[in-house]
Amino acid sequence: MQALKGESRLKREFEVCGYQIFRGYSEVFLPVRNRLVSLLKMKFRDLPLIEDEAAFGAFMGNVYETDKKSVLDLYSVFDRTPEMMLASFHPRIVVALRELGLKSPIVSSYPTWRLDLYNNPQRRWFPWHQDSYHENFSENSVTVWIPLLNSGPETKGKGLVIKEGSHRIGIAQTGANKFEITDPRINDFKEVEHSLSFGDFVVLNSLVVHRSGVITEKPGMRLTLQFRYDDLEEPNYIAKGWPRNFSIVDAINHNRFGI
Ligand SMILES: O=C(O)CCC(=O)C(=O)O
Ligand SMILES: [Fe+2]
Repeated sequence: MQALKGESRLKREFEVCGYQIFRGYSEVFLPVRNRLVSLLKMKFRDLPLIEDEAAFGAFMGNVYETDKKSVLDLYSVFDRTPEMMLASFHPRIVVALRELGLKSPIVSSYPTWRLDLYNNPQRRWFPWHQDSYHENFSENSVTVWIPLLNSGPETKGKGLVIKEGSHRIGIAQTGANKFEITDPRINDFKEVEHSLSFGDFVVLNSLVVHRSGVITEKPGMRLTLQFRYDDLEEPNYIAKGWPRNFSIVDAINHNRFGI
């Protein structure tokens, strides 16, 4: 009975705020983080320990300036590792998604990751947007945002900034690039930037408005995963013609590293 009560509280909060935070999942994400470190070590000798966040951030900032191509190569390879795939359907993640109302989760685009650094160009940062831009097949589609290092306003790597409750406005008006929100209604919603440790993650309703926390200070670095899901059993998804292939829109012209 106790568990059922807890589940419905999480779902209620999710419905009100448009997002929910889960904590204590490092066992799920440790294999992914270890794989990333081993790939980085294969590519870049003298890689500092990931636990030494300042040295690691400074090192990756330097790599970004001197060897962007290698970082880009790594982007696609890491996406396709077994650890990424396994984490995206780890039983504990599926349980969390079910608690929020996704009956039969399916990955709606490939699991992927971001490396954000203090010396990235301005256009690298995502402005206020809704993830329904990428896809919106089932009404209850979500994005899971996972920091592989501690993140939040008090860290140099910053975090994810969310307009709490903004999913209730539905699809927001956007500007010329169809991604950046220009809708003045979003001004009515409180801006929150939560502190998340490694092992925590946030599930976002695909309509909740959010943006990148901009990193300004050396050696700030944010290392995150993004998993996106639809629900095969959601009635509107079926009405849209499932099973059928849908195309996924990558934000900002596949220009994932701002070069
Ligand atoms: O991590 C970020 O800076 C923003 C990521 C984001 O909003 C997304 O991938 O949809
Ligand atoms: Fe997003």
